[in-house]
Amino acid sequence: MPSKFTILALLTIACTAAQAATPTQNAGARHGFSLDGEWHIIVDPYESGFYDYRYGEREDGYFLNRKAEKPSDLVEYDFSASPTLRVPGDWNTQDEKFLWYEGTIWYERDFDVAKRKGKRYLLHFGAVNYEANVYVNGTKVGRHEGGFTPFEFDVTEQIKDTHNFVVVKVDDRRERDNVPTVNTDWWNYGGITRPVRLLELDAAHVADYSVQLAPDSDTAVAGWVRVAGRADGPDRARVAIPELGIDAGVALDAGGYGTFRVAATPGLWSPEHPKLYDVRLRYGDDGVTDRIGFRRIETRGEDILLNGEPVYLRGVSLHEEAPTRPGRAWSVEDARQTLAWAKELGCNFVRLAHYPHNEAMVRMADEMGLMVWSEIPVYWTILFDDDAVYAKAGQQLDEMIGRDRNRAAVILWSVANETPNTDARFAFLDRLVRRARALDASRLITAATDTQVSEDDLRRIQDPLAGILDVIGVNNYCGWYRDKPGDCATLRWRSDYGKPVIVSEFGAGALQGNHGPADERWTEEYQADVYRNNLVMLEHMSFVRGATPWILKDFRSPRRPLPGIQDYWNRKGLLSETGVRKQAWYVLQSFYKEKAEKAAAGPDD
Ligand code: GCB
Repeated sequence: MPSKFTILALLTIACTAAQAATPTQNAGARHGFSLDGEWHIIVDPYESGFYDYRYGEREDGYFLNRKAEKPSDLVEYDFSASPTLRVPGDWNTQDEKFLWYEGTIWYERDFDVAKRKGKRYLLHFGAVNYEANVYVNGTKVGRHEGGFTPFEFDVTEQIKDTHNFVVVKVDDRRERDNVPTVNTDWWNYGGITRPVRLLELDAAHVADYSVQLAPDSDTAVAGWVRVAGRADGPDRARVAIPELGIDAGVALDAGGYGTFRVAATPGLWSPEHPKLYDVRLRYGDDGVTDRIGFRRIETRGEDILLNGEPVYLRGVSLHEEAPTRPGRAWSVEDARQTLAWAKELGCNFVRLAHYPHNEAMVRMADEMGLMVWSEIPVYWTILFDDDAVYAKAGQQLDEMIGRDRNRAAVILWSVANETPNTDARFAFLDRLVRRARALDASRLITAATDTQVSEDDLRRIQDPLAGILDVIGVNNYCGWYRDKPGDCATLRWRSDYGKPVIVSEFGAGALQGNHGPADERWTEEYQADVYRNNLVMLEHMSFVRGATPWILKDFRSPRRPLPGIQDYWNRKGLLSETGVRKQAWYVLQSFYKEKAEKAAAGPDD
């Protein structure tokens, strides 16, 4: 029999779940207040602030933010006297004692806000890894799972003018039925890893929108607007693109949703010409401005066409690690530095592995002219036969697409990486692929596969998943996990799918500064040799239209303990963890330079 408290708790969760709608589009540009900065924290490995000694949920948990008021009071915690951590930021790299910590940390901060009548207040998180339980002034406002996508809760009813406090219970324990699951090859950075804002919006406001080149014409811009809280307000929103002379009304239905299509001939976005337009969306007195590029991405046989022209994707894979300091990246500066490296390498494309990276990164790619592959952490051995796991993956897919649907840079949604070839996996990914297409028909769907059939020195791409993708990603570590580097140049590949293939991973580990003969593992020479031979291999794969070698920079991983070499870093970077170039960098750079020169010179025949 559930206790009174359980029933209350269930009611609260049911109510708050309803508030957790799709997060506000372009939250960073909305009116509001940043809650970034120092937050008080309590480390709570036993979750004592959440469960009582009978392991029941506490009604007086740490979320009440209490303090002993008189000498006789018993309160065994005190946020205001506790240490602080920076938000945004992972906890692992802010204090040595948290490097390996996985579990619960409670975050707390105070804030004042001169509450204005008629406004809605939305508490928006860029991302929290992995589970967030959020409380405002002692009331639970919601819960979110998934470490790399935004979420928000309406806190209008909970906040007052002064002495507000928000408490977030962050738990980054790895679980078998999470997405990702327990085993990955990256660091499980915990914490409030991306910016937090309190948005202050009109009760009726532009909540979400999509603005793109029309699906069937280069001389029209089309999309939709969703207004929240329309009620009996005006039945029109407006979309304006001043540089194109557009200022059009958008008829809204009773739910606040409306589509539009207007004649326009925008200059098309491409890596060589990353043209973005100011786009203004308005409803009543509320408005938001975005910077949006227009381009078309499609496939024709084995070709990828950008704006109708075949394109070769000169890419590199990236983890979301900060370029010049340890830990998770999150800022505009992090994005600029990382993508400047990719540009210097000769890239026109990046694979943001293996989870959605922060929004600054995708926006910077828009500005700098880099096409993007964006991925959800359906990685390796998640539980494909569990419906609850599908729901988690589906939610992350929705949130990724929801956040970045207006970014011209994003050309590929990836639904998975190196998943085992089983029926359950196929059924799961088939559902995800269909879901992605239903959400966004304007982009290509991909996944990184690693199931191939070997016949002597022939390798055949064979994976039922490849049959339902637009572009096939192939991960293959020729010269590292299998074969000798010299074998790669003579290895031949076959694909019967008649679709474009991207070699989404190849590479080798090298400790920067470690030199020796080319057949000695971990030397820069070995890594460079693997690159030289794989690049020859790539040129023999007639159906390959791009590559994202693994990886731009060394990154932290608990799977990599070899002392003196790895020390818990995956050493497959072309750059060391501090950004020093290894020999392989120059090998790839000259390959890309040649590719770019050839592309600029036009087709051979
Ligand atoms: C892979 C994975 C990637 C790993 C990489 C490696 O195939 O997709 O996440 O980090 O190999 O270094 O082994």
